[in-house]
Amino acid sequence: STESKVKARYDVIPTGFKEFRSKIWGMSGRNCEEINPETGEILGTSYKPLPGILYSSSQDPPYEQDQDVITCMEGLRTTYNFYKSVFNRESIDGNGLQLEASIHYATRYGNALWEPASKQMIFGDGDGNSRFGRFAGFFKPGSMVSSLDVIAHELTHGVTGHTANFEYKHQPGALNESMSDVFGSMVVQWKQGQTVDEADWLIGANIIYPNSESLTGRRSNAMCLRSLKDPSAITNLELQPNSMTSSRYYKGEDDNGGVHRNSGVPNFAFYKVAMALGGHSWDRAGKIWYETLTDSRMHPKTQFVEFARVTIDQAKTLYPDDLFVAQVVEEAWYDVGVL
Ligand code: ASN
Ligand code: ZN
Repeated sequence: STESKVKARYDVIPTGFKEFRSKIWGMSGRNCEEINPETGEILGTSYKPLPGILYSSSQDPPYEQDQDVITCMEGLRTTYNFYKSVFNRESIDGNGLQLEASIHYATRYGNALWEPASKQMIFGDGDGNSRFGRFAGFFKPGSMVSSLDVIAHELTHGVTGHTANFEYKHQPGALNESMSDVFGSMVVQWKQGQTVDEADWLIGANIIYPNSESLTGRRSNAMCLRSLKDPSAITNLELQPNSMTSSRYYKGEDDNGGVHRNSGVPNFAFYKVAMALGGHSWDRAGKIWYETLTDSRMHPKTQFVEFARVTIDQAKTLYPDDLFVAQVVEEAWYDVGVL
């Protein structure tokens, strides 16, 4: 009978292993912010409660009516599988937390978020034709592309919240952002089986329309939000420093003290470590970064220097017979001006 088959299936799941569980909700028609499409101005906030209407759960048959549900579910599943098989981490809290996402959030909403209070993700649709595409799953005309990097970025905010818990401002905030970019890029590389040389190291290349005009009329030829390979490239949306000595290192208070800019420094350090070690980024560089993120010495106010020192320490602990690894890590932080 079906019942005994189901039971048999669960019997073989090892103790402590939780299956991938996820729910996708839709906010369509339940706009949270009314935005003037001409100017981008927020006209009013008639907040409707999150998460919205249930579209699909991972236990259900695949949902065919909305392609974004399928893409988003795939993105959540891939990120879950990455953390599980590479780091043996059971979902973002390490304990099988159900992954929840609300898609089609608000109107022409050009962002994606992790909501710490309700432990869920939010994905906007962008303006759909001039600046940003859909954050949960975007289809450039003709070819299907995904926003797995964006999905993995948001989920990693959840992992950070459950581990180091870097507060979201100034240097700890930039570390928080960097964790999301580093693991976001790593998830894409892992999914595609790419070596460090094959990877594009870009975040958000598939949700951005190049040569486009923003809602507020600002022109941008950005090809991506950020690049770990070249944080200061002029085609990035974020003007990032790639070193502490760069004039782009931001000391103001905008964006919680420049969390999306100054993340360029630790992003570039990771990129340098991964390139120097070669092969797959998640094998050694990724392991060092993961062990650091989950190290008990991390705390909400961790500064770049403290983070850097623990990566070196972790490199020695993980690769005691190959001190070249720790040396590479130390050099990378030195090169970006942190040490
Ligand atoms: N997409 C942005 C991020 O995840 C949203 C934010 O500013 N928190 O970093
Ligand atoms: Zn982020």
